[in-house]
Amino acid sequence: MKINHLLFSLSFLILSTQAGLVFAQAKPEVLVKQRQAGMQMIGKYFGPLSGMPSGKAPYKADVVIRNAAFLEMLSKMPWDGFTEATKDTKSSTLPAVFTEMNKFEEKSRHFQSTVDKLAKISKSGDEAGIKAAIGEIGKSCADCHDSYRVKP
Ligand code: ASC
Repeated sequence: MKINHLLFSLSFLILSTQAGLVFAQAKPEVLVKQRQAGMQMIGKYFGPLSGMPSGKAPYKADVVIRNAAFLEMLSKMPWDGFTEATKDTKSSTLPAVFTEMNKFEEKSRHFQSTVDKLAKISKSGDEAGIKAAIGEIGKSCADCHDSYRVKP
């Protein structure tokens, strides 16, 4: 009986702590850091692929398969960090993101679809198709950066 009470109290504590984390509002600076971290990881795993279509980087099927699988998850992550609450926090995001949120979200969805396409065909052995898919991802990165990121 006592053990049951203890287990009940413990599970209540664990559940309410997790719920607390879910409902807590992340600070804008934290959201900005996290979305930047997401973009950096996307850069880390897309970087080695980006030169493959032009031949600047050697084509390695195993690297494409691994990185595409990572990118499939990573490509979904930065977007929930671009909230209205972050619009005055210093970053490389242009203010247009917050005045054209629909267009920005459309571009982010397009990016995710280009990554999904690569992940889907990464194991096919179709080198030309895989290179074309990598090229489409690169174009999507550049297109969104042109509109919504401070020029480096
Ligand atoms: C990258 C990277 C980008 C994109 C972009 C594609 O590897 O860091 O921002 O590709 O340069 O044109």
